[in-house]
Amino acid sequence: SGLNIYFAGSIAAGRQDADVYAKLVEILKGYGTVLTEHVGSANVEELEKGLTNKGIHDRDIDWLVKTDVFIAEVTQPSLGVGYEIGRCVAMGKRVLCLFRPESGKRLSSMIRGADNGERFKVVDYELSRAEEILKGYLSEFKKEF
Ligand code: 6IA
Repeated sequence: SGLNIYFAGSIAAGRQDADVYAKLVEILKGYGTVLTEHVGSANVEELEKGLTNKGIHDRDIDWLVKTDVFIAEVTQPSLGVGYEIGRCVAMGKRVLCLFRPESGKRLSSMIRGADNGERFKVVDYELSRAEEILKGYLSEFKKEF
Protein backbone atom coordinates (compact mmCIF):
# COMPACT_ATOMS: atom_id res chain seq x y z
CA SER A 1 0.00 0.00 0.00
CA GLY A 2 1.09 3.59 -0.51
CA LEU A 3 0.32 4.73 3.03
CA ASN A 4 2.97 6.80 4.75
CA ILE A 5 3.12 6.00 8.44
CA TYR A 6 4.82 8.14 11.09
CA PHE A 7 5.60 6.12 14.21
CA ALA A 8 6.61 8.13 17.29
CA GLY A 9 8.37 6.84 20.40
CA SER A 10 10.79 8.08 23.02
CA ILE A 11 14.41 8.67 21.99
CA ALA A 12 16.15 11.25 24.22
CA ALA A 13 13.62 10.60 26.98
CA GLY A 14 14.79 6.98 27.37
CA ARG A 15 15.06 3.85 25.25
CA GLN A 16 13.62 1.31 27.74
CA ASP A 17 10.70 0.52 25.38
CA ALA A 18 12.81 0.26 22.20
CA ASP A 19 11.89 -3.43 21.78
CA VAL A 20 8.18 -2.53 21.94
CA TYR A 21 8.70 0.15 19.26
CA ALA A 22 10.56 -2.38 17.08
CA LYS A 23 7.66 -4.82 17.28
CA LEU A 24 5.11 -2.09 16.40
CA VAL A 25 7.25 -0.86 13.49
CA GLU A 26 7.46 -4.45 12.17
CA ILE A 27 3.66 -4.72 12.21
CA LEU A 28 3.20 -1.26 10.64
CA LYS A 29 5.55 -2.13 7.77
CA GLY A 30 2.86 -4.54 6.63
CA TYR A 31 0.58 -1.56 5.95
CA GLY A 32 2.84 0.95 4.21
CA THR A 33 6.08 2.90 4.47
CA VAL A 34 7.20 3.62 8.03
CA LEU A 35 8.96 6.99 7.69
CA THR A 36 10.51 6.73 11.16
CA GLU A 37 11.81 3.16 11.22
CA HIS A 38 14.83 4.36 13.27
CA VAL A 39 12.53 4.96 16.29
CA GLY A 40 12.37 1.17 16.70
CA SER A 41 16.04 0.57 16.00
CA ALA A 42 18.46 -0.55 18.71
CA ASN A 43 21.12 1.68 17.15
CA VAL A 44 19.20 4.91 16.55
CA GLU A 45 22.22 6.92 17.68
CA GLU A 46 24.35 5.31 14.97
CA LEU A 47 21.65 5.87 12.32
CA GLU A 48 21.13 9.51 13.23
CA LYS A 49 24.74 10.54 13.88
CA GLY A 50 25.90 13.36 11.68
CA LEU A 51 22.47 15.01 11.79
CA THR A 52 22.15 18.27 13.70
CA ASN A 53 19.25 18.88 16.06
CA LYS A 54 17.81 21.26 13.48
CA GLY A 55 18.31 18.67 10.75
CA ILE A 56 16.38 16.08 12.77
CA HIS A 57 13.64 18.52 13.74
CA ASP A 58 13.09 19.90 10.24
CA ARG A 59 13.10 16.46 8.60
CA ASP A 60 10.70 15.04 11.19
CA ILE A 61 8.29 18.00 10.78
CA ASP A 62 8.37 17.51 6.98
CA TRP A 63 7.48 13.84 7.54
CA LEU A 64 4.66 14.81 9.93
CA VAL A 65 3.23 17.18 7.32
CA LYS A 66 3.22 14.51 4.63
CA THR A 67 2.26 11.45 6.68
CA ASP A 68 -1.12 9.76 6.18
CA VAL A 69 -1.06 7.97 9.53
CA PHE A 70 0.41 9.09 12.88
CA ILE A 71 0.78 6.56 15.67
CA ALA A 72 2.60 7.19 18.96
CA GLU A 73 3.63 4.72 21.67
CA VAL A 74 3.20 6.99 24.70
CA THR A 75 3.94 4.69 27.65
CA GLN A 76 7.42 6.15 28.16
CA PRO A 77 6.78 9.93 28.44
CA SER A 78 8.75 11.98 25.91
CA LEU A 79 8.79 15.73 25.22
CA GLY A 80 9.48 15.08 21.54
CA VAL A 81 6.54 12.68 21.18
CA GLY A 82 4.23 15.09 23.04
CA TYR A 83 5.35 17.90 20.75
CA GLU A 84 4.75 15.77 17.66
CA ILE A 85 1.25 14.89 18.89
CA GLY A 86 0.46 18.58 19.42
CA ARG A 87 1.73 19.49 15.95
CA CYS A 88 -0.49 16.76 14.45
CA VAL A 89 -3.55 18.05 16.30
CA ALA A 90 -2.79 21.58 15.09
CA MET A 91 -2.62 20.25 11.51
CA GLY A 92 -5.95 18.44 11.91
CA LYS A 93 -4.33 15.02 11.51
CA ARG A 94 -5.72 11.85 12.98
CA VAL A 95 -3.75 10.64 15.99
CA LEU A 96 -3.55 7.20 17.63
CA CYS A 97 -1.79 6.98 21.00
CA LEU A 98 -0.95 3.53 22.36
CA PHE A 99 -0.45 3.13 26.12
CA ARG A 100 0.47 0.02 28.15
CA PRO A 101 -1.27 0.16 31.58
CA GLU A 102 0.82 -2.81 32.74
CA SER A 103 3.74 -0.33 32.93
CA GLY A 104 2.20 1.06 36.13
CA LYS A 105 2.66 4.57 34.73
CA ARG A 106 -0.05 7.23 34.54
CA LEU A 107 -0.65 8.77 31.13
CA SER A 108 -0.70 12.57 31.04
CA SER A 109 -4.19 14.07 31.25
CA MET A 110 -3.24 16.22 28.25
CA ILE A 111 -3.01 13.06 26.14
CA ARG A 112 -5.71 10.90 27.76
CA GLY A 113 -8.03 13.93 27.89
CA ALA A 114 -7.50 14.73 24.20
CA ASP A 115 -9.30 11.53 23.16
CA ASN A 116 -12.50 12.60 21.40
CA GLY A 117 -13.53 9.20 20.09
CA GLU A 118 -12.92 10.46 16.57
CA ARG A 119 -9.73 11.92 15.17
CA PHE A 120 -7.80 11.60 18.45
CA LYS A 121 -7.77 8.18 20.04
CA VAL A 122 -5.97 6.77 23.07
CA VAL A 123 -5.93 3.00 23.29
CA ASP A 124 -4.78 1.00 26.33
CA TYR A 125 -3.20 -2.21 25.09
CA GLU A 126 -0.91 -5.12 25.75
CA LEU A 127 1.81 -5.88 23.25
CA SER A 128 0.28 -9.31 22.56
CA ARG A 129 -2.79 -7.51 21.15
CA ALA A 130 -0.91 -4.91 19.09
CA GLU A 131 -1.39 -6.69 15.77
CA GLU A 132 -5.17 -6.88 16.20
CA ILE A 133 -5.44 -3.25 17.38
CA LEU A 134 -3.38 -1.85 14.52
CA LYS A 135 -5.27 -3.97 11.99
CA GLY A 136 -8.56 -2.59 13.28
CA TYR A 137 -7.34 1.00 13.31
CA LEU A 138 -5.80 0.89 9.85
CA SER A 139 -8.74 -0.85 8.16
CA GLU A 140 -11.07 1.81 9.58
CA PHE A 141 -8.60 4.38 8.31
CA LYS A 142 -8.66 3.06 4.75
CA LYS A 143 -12.46 3.24 4.69
CA GLU A 144 -12.37 6.90 5.65
CA PHE A 145 -9.73 7.97 3.13
O1 6IA B 1 12.23 13.89 23.09
P1 6IA B 1 12.48 12.58 22.41
O2 6IA B 1 13.86 12.48 21.82
O3 6IA B 1 12.14 11.38 23.29
O4 6IA B 1 11.46 12.59 21.16
C1 6IA B 1 11.29 11.44 20.35
C2 6IA B 1 10.48 11.79 19.12
O5 6IA B 1 11.08 12.89 18.44
C3 6IA B 1 10.41 10.62 18.12
O6 6IA B 1 9.06 10.25 17.89
C4 6IA B 1 11.08 11.16 16.85
O7 6IA B 1 10.15 11.31 15.81
C5 6IA B 1 11.65 12.51 17.22
N1 6IA B 1 13.11 12.46 17.42
C6 6IA B 1 13.79 12.84 18.49
N2 6IA B 1 15.12 12.62 18.33
C7 6IA B 1 15.26 12.06 17.13
C8 6IA B 1 16.37 11.54 16.41
N3 6IA B 1 17.65 11.52 16.87
N4 6IA B 1 16.15 11.02 15.20
C9 6IA B 1 14.91 10.99 14.70
N5 6IA B 1 13.83 11.42 15.33
C10 6IA B 1 13.99 11.96 16.53
C11 6IA B 1 18.09 11.81 18.16
C12 6IA B 1 19.59 11.99 18.22
C13 6IA B 1 20.35 10.67 18.15
C14 6IA B 1 21.82 10.97 18.06
C15 6IA B 1 20.01 9.76 19.30
